[in-house]
Amino acid sequence: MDALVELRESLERGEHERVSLLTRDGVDQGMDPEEVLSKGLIAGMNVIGEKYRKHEIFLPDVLLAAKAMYAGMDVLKPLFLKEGIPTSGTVVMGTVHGDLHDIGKNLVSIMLKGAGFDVIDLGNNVPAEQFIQAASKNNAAVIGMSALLTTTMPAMRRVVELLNEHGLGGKVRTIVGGAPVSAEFAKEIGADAYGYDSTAAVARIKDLMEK
Ligand code: B1M
Repeated sequence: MDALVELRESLERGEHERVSLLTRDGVDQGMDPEEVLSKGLIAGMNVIGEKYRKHEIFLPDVLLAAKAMYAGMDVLKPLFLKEGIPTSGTVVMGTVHGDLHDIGKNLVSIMLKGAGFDVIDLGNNVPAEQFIQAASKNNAAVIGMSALLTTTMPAMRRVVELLNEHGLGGKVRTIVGGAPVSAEFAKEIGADAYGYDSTAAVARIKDLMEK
């Protein structure tokens, strides 16, 4: 069986130890880590999301898959982090209030660190005020927000509003992302950028730093 298919299916079954092993095997055999991530791990999470939506699997299955996803990410993480790159600026990252999904946000943080950014990762379920405080305290150039639930997307708008209320709009830039978020939504709430995935997030943040 194709190694990436085997990895994807192992993640779908929530086999975290095997996912760790298969991810390690993949990179040891010279596979591109980005490909292992997108065609193995992320592809598996997408299948899980679809099966969950159709009620073919239940929340404990999703949790097991998430644990397996993290096991694979732990193997890949050092490969995305390069030493000695001069700092490109500070980004405050977090999943917005009410939302516990943090896999995508963590991936974006890893890729940003790999691209030389200092990342202040506030975790998940982050209140709007905390984003603003962290950005002010750390002199951050950008706030990055992630949301995976349609019900938590409005929390992104609140952060943008609060930033303006503090007179920081335009000084601290904002970027939003996550499965239900779109470029149109980013525009609607006054965010400065939208990132479709972690690669796009890094590119858009570099653009914001140059403006
Ligand atoms: Co939840 N969940 N979940 N879940 N979960 C979704 C999001 C859902 C779409 C599943 C479904 O129904 N098909 C659905 C949301 C429906 C909706 O809102 N329309 C859903 C639901 C309903 C729920 C609960 C409400 C279930 C319940 O309790 N009944 C609950 C909510 C809890 C809460 O947050 N308050 C819940 C809980 C969970 C778990 C805890 C079990 C687990 C999360 C574990 C964790 O994160 N530590 C979980 C998971 C794993 C998922 C799915 C299956 C996978 C999400 C994921 O990690 N994907 C998800 C289905 C799906 O999205 N297809 C689902 C892999 C990850 C790499 O992708 O996060 O999209 P993603 O990140 C991408 C891009 O979006 C982008 O880059 C990343 C890399 O490419 N990106 C950014 C993300 N953030 C970015 C920020 C940027 C730029 C790009 O700039 C700053």
